[in-house]
Amino acid sequence: MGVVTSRETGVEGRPPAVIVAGVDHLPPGADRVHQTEDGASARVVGGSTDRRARRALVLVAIGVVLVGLLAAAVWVRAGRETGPAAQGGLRPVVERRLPHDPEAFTQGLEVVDGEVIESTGLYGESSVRRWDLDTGRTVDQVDVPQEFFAEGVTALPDGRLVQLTWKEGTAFVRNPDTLAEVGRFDYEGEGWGICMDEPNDRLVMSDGSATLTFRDTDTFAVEGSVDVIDDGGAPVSELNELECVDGRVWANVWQTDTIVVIDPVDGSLDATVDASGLLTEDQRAEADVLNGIAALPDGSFLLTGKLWPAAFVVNFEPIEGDR
Ligand SMILES: [Ca+2]
Repeated sequence: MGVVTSRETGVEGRPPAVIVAGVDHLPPGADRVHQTEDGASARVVGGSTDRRARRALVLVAIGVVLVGLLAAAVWVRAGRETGPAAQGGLRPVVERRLPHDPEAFTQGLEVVDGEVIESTGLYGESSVRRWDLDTGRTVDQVDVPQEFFAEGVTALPDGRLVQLTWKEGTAFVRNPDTLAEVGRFDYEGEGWGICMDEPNDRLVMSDGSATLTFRDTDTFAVEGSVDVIDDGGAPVSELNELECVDGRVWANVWQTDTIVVIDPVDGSLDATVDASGLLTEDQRAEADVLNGIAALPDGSFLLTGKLWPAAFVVNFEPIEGDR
């Protein structure tokens, strides 16, 4: 950096910008140019100025550390809150791990009479299957015609199963023992997730938007809907696989490790679940997204995802230090 001349004093010296970086390297008492607050330069002499400069350096260093700590705190919090904002944060505690078919593109998960009913998607690969909750072994499987992309599944009050399709506007009604088709419902729009809201005697259905639709359990007719919003008033879209539990709706948020707990009365969130970390890094590399939540009679939940090699029986606990 070359010698500059102060625009006010006309004194030759170092460029004003070197005051912090270079001042301590001058011999004590040496003349220097100091940049004042208004950007002008003034000639000052060392001694007490050196001490002030050192003090300023210490203050700058402390400031840099504090700003760094603040940035780190904001970054950590932002990383934890990649999903929608809600007051309660939960995380799963794994109680048991069991095998899951890594070829199963999970779109619906429900536990009925101690067995798992799973719907899998993709054209030409869709199915409905029943598997053993102890071993993970598939007991029954019925394939869906290849022109249908199967989606969520749940059990109607009379025990029959209802299985959605993505864009085909068809819901298959199935015998719960044989999984065979015994009827169909037609509907408009896309089908993603579905669950049976027993206290309110209605089906709850998602379509990938932030809106949940309520349907009659006999006719599948629309009875109403609610828009889901987070604590900041933002819509929570991409609602996918659902689970109705005690009047609340638990929903996987597509392409995230987040599950939201929805109050269907007003669409507000009771909590968000951070379900990241269930799979190992190697497993994640082969698997698709988290999708699949089913309540168990003892209050625990079964979680899995598309092409996941494992399913997990979990309980949820509050995230310490969360809001
Ligand atoms: Ca479910």
